[in-house]
Amino acid sequence: TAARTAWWRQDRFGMFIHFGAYSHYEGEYTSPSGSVCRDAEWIKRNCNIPIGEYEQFAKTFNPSGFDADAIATLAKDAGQRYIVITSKHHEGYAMWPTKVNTWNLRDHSAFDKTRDILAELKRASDARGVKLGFYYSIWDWHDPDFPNASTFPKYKERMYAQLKELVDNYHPAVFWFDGEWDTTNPYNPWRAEDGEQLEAYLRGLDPNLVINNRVGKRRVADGDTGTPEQEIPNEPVLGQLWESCMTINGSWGYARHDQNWKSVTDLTRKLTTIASRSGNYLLNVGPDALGRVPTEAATRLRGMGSWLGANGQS
Ligand code: JFZ
Repeated sequence: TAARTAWWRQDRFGMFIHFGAYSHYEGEYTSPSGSVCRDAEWIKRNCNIPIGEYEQFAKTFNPSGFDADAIATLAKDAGQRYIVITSKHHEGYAMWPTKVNTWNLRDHSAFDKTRDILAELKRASDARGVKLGFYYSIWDWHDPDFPNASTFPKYKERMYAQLKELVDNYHPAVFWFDGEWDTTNPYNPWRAEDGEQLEAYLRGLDPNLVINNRVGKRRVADGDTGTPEQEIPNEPVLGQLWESCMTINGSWGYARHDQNWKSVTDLTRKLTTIASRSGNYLLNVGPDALGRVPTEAATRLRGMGSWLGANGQS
C-alpha cells in the first residue's frame, strides 16, 4: 500500500467529473404529461423515467463540446493533480466504446463515432502530468442481471470484462467504486467477498491501482482509501488514507437549476482543512449536455489555483 499510494498521498487535490447520459437532461425532465421533475445523475430513478424513454433520449446525446485538453488544463490551473471521471454511473451507460454491450457513448448516442472521450482525457492528462482514474458504479440500473440473485454472476462477468477493458485500454491510476449498496433491493447482491474478489482481480491486472473502499464494504481493509462524502472528518482517520469528495454547487451531474455555487474562499478553506488532517480533496465538476464544464465551476477552480499559486506552473 505505501509504495502504491505514494503519489496519491503527495498529490492531495483531484478533480471529480460526473458525466453520463444523465447529463443530456441537464437536470430537468419533462414527462409526456407535461410535469417537470428536477434532479441530476439520479434523474432516471428520482423522476421515474421509463427505461424506453431514457434509452430513446440517450440516442440524441451528442457531447460534441467535450474538450479534454481544456479540462486537463483547468485541472492543472486549479492545482489538481489527478482526475477521476465516471466511466459508468448507476444508469449503467459506459462512457467508452465497450464491447460488452451497446449501452455506451459510441453505440448509443449521436456522438462522433470516431471519438473516445476517455482516450482523449487520458492523452490530455498524460501530456500535463495529471493522473487519470475512473469512477465505476457496481450498482447498475440497466443490466437486467444486476438485481437478480440467480443471474447476478452473469452481471459480474460483464462487469469484470468492462473493468479489464478499462485497465488494458486506458491504464487508469485509480478505480473509484460506488454503488456497492442497493437500497431499493431486498436482495442486496454485493457481499464483502465480492469486494475482496474484485480487488484481488484488479490487483492482478495492475498492482499499482489505487482503489477506494467502496470496492467492498467500506471496511478499513477494503481498498486503499476511505471515502467520506460531502464532509470532512474531524481528525485524521487512524490507519486509513481518506479522500473527501464534494460538489462545487449542490449536484454531481450537471443541473441547470442548481446555481448554488460555493465561494472560492469556502472551497479553499475546505482544501486546507482537509490537507491539514492528512486527507485528499476530490472536487467535482459536472459537464453539461454538450460536455462543457460550467463557467461558474471553472472560475472557482482557477480561483483556488491562483490562491495555491498553481496557475502557470508547468
Ligand atoms: C454516490 C452516488 O449515488 C452519487 O450519484 C454520486 O456519484 C456520489 C459521489 O456517490 O452517492 C452516495 C454514495 C455514498 C453515500 C451517499 C451518497 N454515503 O455513503 O452516504
